[in-house]
Amino acid sequence: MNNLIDIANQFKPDGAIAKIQEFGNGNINHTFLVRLHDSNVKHFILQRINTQVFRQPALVMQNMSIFTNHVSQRLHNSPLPNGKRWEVPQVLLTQNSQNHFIDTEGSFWRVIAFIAGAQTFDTIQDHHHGWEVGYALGMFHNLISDLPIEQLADTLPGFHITPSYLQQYAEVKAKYTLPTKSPELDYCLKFVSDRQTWAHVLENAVKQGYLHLRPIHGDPKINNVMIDTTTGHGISIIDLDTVKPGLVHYDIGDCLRSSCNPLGEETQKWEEVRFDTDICRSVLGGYLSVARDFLTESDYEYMYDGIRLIAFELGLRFFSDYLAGNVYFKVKYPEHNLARALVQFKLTESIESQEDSIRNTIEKMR
Ligand code: GN1
Ligand code: MG
Repeated sequence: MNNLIDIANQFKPDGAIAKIQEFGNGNINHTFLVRLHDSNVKHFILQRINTQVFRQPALVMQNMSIFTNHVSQRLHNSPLPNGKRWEVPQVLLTQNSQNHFIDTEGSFWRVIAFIAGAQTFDTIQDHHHGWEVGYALGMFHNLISDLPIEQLADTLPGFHITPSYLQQYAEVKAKYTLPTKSPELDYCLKFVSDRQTWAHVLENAVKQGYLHLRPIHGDPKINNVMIDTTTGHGISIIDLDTVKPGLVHYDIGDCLRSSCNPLGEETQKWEEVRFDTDICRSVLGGYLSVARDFLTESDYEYMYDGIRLIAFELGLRFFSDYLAGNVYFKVKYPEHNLARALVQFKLTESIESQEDSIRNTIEKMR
């Protein structure tokens, strides 16, 4: 990698660079926090895009700029009631007015303004927090509900199409020797095999015309939702790499699978993982407070499936990557993706065992 300070300096910082440190816990890109001396703006975010995953990073940047322009315009024309805060992550340009910089090794870098006075959490702190996380996703969807999907490129074909992950899983199983037998491995193999047919549920609903593609975030997990440190309100959703056409169900499912797991997705205590339906109620309450206008009857019908499916799908993605030798998600140790898969499968199991209660909650709140 080229010198980080040289790279950061390409983006015209307002002051001298004081420090650059690794930041956040993304599974795909490399993220750094850059601190500045003698500047009004104290920090910015520098990221190296994983181009093995995002094969056309320039299109990711194009989607981001279409998204930010649209939302900024919407907020300019109709500001949120009572001056409520909403932040749109801003891309900062290089000295040559480009939205990215390619270093001598071919790495793709970009810079995003730091959103001050706000923080993210890996788990839900209380019901108020749960409500605000849901509100933030609802506001995010609301602000892009009138952005035509034709304007957004498909930057990650197959993303959240569960049947295509099943196909990759079959290919991986055929290509690699399975690790030594263990109860955990058997559990995962059986877990996936028992859900092969059901996993087509959302894609079938699209084919049958019940659900339609819309602009989505793609990765609205709890720690991408920014909470104002003073007011406690949800004020932004960051990490816009996967903004593209999709189903709002993927987003609702991802937000809920990450929020309603009080042990968090990196826990080692996978056997204790459960889906908390009280948190689910709070998050959905916040979501629906700003999302009712653009949801259809069918959207509600498939909401439960979306929650179950995204937990299952993420488990499947982690498990396949474990079998393939950890080529997609960053890992800290060789069985990391297996541990993550177990967490998501346990969570799916807990969602399945509470199906009636979750469906009732959705029914009552719609
Ligand atoms: C990845 O890198 P990060 O943490 O923003 C992944 C998401 C997963 C998430 C699980 C492009 O996101 O789909 O839900 O890990 N992003 C991509 O934590 O695959
Ligand atoms: Mg992400």
